[in-house]
Amino acid sequence: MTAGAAAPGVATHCPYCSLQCGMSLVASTGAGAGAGGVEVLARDFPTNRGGMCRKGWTSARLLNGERLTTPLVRREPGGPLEPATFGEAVELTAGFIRAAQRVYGRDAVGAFGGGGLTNEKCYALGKFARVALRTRSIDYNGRFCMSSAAAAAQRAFGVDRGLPFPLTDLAHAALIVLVGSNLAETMPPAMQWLVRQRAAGGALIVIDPRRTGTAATADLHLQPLPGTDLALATGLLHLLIGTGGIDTGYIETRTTGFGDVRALTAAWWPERVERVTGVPVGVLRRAARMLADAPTAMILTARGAEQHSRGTDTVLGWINLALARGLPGRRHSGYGTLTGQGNGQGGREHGQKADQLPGYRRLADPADRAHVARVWGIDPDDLPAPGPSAYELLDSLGRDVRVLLVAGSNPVVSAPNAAHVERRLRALDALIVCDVVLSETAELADVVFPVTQWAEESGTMTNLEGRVLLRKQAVAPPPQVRSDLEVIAALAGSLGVTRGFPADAREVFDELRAASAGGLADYAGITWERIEAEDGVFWPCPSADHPGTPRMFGESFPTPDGRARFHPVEPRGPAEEPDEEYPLWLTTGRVLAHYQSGAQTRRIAELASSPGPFVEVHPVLAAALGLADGDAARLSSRRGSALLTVRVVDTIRPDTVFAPFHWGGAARVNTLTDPALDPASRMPAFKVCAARLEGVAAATVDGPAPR
Ligand SMILES: Nc1nc2c(c(=O)[nH]1)N[C@H]1C(S)=C(S)[C@@H](COP(=O)(O)OP(=O)(O)OC[C@H]3O[C@@H](n4cnc5c(=O)[nH]c(N)nc54)[C@H](O)[C@@H]3O)O[C@H]1N2
Ligand SMILES: Nc1nc2c(c(=O)[nH]1)N[C@H]1C(S)=C(S)[C@@H](COP(=O)(O)OP(=O)(O)OC[C@H]3O[C@@H](n4cnc5c(=O)[nH]c(N)nc54)[C@H](O)[C@@H]3O)O[C@H]1N2
Ligand code: SF4
Ligand SMILES: [Mo]
Repeated sequence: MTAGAAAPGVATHCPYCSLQCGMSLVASTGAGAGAGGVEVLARDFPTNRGGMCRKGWTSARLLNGERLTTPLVRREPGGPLEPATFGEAVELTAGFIRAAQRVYGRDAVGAFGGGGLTNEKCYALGKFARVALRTRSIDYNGRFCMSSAAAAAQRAFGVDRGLPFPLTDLAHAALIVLVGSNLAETMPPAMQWLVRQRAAGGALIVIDPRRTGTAATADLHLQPLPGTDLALATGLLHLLIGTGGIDTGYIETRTTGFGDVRALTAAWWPERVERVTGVPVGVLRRAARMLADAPTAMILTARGAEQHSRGTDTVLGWINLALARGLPGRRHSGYGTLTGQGNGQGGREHGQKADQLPGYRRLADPADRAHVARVWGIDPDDLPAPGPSAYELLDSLGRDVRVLLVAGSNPVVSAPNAAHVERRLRALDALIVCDVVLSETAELADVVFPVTQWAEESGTMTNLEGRVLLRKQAVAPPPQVRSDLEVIAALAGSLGVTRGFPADAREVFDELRAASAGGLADYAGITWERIEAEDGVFWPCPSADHPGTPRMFGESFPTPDGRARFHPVEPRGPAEEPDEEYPLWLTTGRVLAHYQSGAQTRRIAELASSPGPFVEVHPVLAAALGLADGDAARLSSRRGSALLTVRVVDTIRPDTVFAPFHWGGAARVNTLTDPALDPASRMPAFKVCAARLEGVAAATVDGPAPR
C-alpha cells in the first residue's frame, strides 16, 4: 500500500505486535483503503522509523473485512448463534453469571484476558473480576507468552520491564546475543537496529534450532536441540569463568549469589554441553570468546528460550551470564526479553493476571491490597485471593469454573493441548466472548459481543521498551459495535455495580494512574497529553515533572538491597522425551504473514495463504520418512495430530521439526503441544514435545481448507 493521499491523517500505531510501529491512517478512496476509506501510511516513530511489516501495511483491511457487527446469542443450548440486541446479550450474560455464582459460588465465574488489549481494558477487566464478579478466577494469554521472562526478571532484578533500555540502544551494542528470537519474521522493522549495529562494527550471535532469516544474518549461529538453552547458557558461563571473562568488580558491588552459580557451573564443561545441546565445542568456545571480548553486549531472549516447562530457570541462566559479564545497567549493554503482543508489557502490569493488582502489585501482599482497595473504594478483605494460571483455569472449565468471559484471546487455537481445552470450553454452562471477529473460540460461545478495534477507539498501549503510547481513533465503529469498556460497564451495571466502571478510556487511564502510583510499574505522571507531546513516556514515571525512565538499573536494582541476584539453576531435560513411537522433537512458532491464532490475519486476503499450514522437515529426515516437499503429512504427539503440508528445508536440525501454530481445525498444531507447566511461571512447553511424522494421501489434507 503506497502513500496516495496528502491528508495529514491520524497518527496512531499498528494493531498487532509489541513493536507498535507508528503509522498514520489517512482518508482515502484508493484500492488499499479499508472501511471508512482509510489507508495506512508510514510514520516516523522512534522504534520503526517509518518501517512496517506486511501485517501493518495491510491492517486497514481489518476495518472493512469480515468482522462482527451485531451481538450474537444462542437462545437454546445446541441452537445456532443468532443476532440480538446489546441489551438482550447483556441480560442473558448477567443471568448466566448470577445462576452460576448462586449455585457454585463466586469463583465459578471466570475471565480470560489478553495482552493485545489496551491498558485501560486490561485494568477494567481485572477490576471487573475482582470488584463486580468478586472471583479469583482470572488470568490471560500473556501467561503463554511473557510469564517465564517476567518471573525470571522479577527474581533477578526486582522488576520486569521487557527491555530496560530503548530499542534504539541495540544499534550501539558491540555484541548482541539473540536467544530464541526470529526477529526478521516477528518484528521485521526492528532489524534496522541490527543492521545499524553491524554497520558500526558490531557482531550478532543467534541461538535457534533453525537457521531462520534472523540466524542467516548472524556472525555466529548456534543450533541447539530445542529445550537445551539452559545447558548452553551454563556452558558459556563455565567457559567465561575459565578464561577470566567475567567482571569480578561488578559481581562484587552490584550482585549477590554468584558463589552458588559458580559452583554449579563447574560441572558444565564444554564436551558435556555439546553432548546435551548438540552445539560443537569449537562453536561454544567461539561464542564465549566473543562475549568475553565485546566491550558492550546485550543478551536478549524471546519465546524460543522461554516457552518451556523450565522456562524461568532458562531465562535465569541467561541472566546469570549477563550479570557475570557485568552487563545490566551498563551503557549499551544489558539483558532484555523481546515482548510479543501489542500490549504484552502493559497487559502484564495492570491486574488481569491471576496473582496481580494494577501497577505490578501483588494480590497476596497486604499493603498492595490496601492501596488498590482504597482506589477502588472497597474493603481490602473483599478482594479475592490469587487464582489459577491460564492453563489451569482452562483445564478447570465445566468443573470449578462454569461461566467464562473471554476478551482478546482465541484459546481454541492458541492454548496448549488445544483439543482438551476445546472440550473444557464446550463443557461450560456458558461461554461469553468479546471479539472483533467470529474466532474459533467465539464460534463456541453462548453470547458474543462484537467490540471496537484499534482504529475505532482510543487507548494506551505499553510497547516492548516500556514506552506508554497512545493509539488514537481514526474511524467510527459500525453502529452496533461497542468497546470492551462499554461491555464491561454494562455487565457490571446489570450485576448491580453501577459505579466505578466508566466506558471512557481516558477516565479509566486516570484511575489506572492512581492505582499504579507507588507501584513498580508507576504510571502516575503519564498523561495522554504527555504521551502525544513526547513520543510516548517510559515507566516508571511517578509524577508530572518526572521525565520517565528510558534506561533502568544504572545505579541500582529495585531489590531490597539494591543488588541483582544470581540464581543457581540446574539444567534439566524437557518434560517430554522422544521414544520409539514419537521419535522426533517438535518445536512451534510463527511466520511473518500471520499473527498468533490467525483470527485477524487469516481474514486478510493478501495474508491468508502466504503461507498455509506447514511443517518444516530436514532433507535427511524427509528421505528417511519417504516424504517430499509439498506432500501431505500427519504430525502427531501423545495428545493428538494435525494435517500439514511438508516443507523440506536444510535450515532445521534433522532430529527436529517445526510447525507454526496460526491455524485451527485439522491444521491445529496446538492439538499436539505439551501442557507441562513451569513450576514458577506456569508457562506450558510450547517449544518442545515428542512427535511423529508420516505421509498421508493428499486428499485428506485438501479437504475443507482450514481457515
Ligand atoms: N509475524 C508474527 N509476528 C509476531 C507474532 C506473530 O504471531 N506473527 N506474535 C508476536 C508475539 S505475541 C510474540 S510472543 C513474538 C514471538 O517472537 P519470537 O520469539 O521471535 O517467535 P517464535 O517464532 O515463537 O520463536 C522464535 C524462534 O524460537 C526458535 N526456537 C524453538 N525452540 C527453541 C529452543 O528450544 N531454543 C531456542 N533458542 N530457540 C527455539 C524457533 O525456531 C523460532 O525461530 O512475536 C510477535 N510478533
Ligand atoms: N504452539 C504454540 N502456541 C502458542 C505460541 C507458540 O509459540 N506456539 N505462542 C503463545 C503466545 S506467545 C501467545 S501471545 C498466544 C496468543 O494467542 P491468542 O491469545 O489466541 O492471541 P490472538 O490470536 O492475538 O487472539 C486475540 C483475539 O482477540 C481479538 N481482538 C483483537 N483486538 C481486540 C480487542 O480490542 N478486544 C477484544 N475483546 N478482542 C480483540 C482478535 O480478533 C483475536 O480473536 O499464543 C500462544 N500459543
Ligand atoms: S512489526 Fe509489529 S507493529 Fe510493526 S507493522 Fe509489523 S505487526 Fe505491526
Ligand atoms: Mo506472545
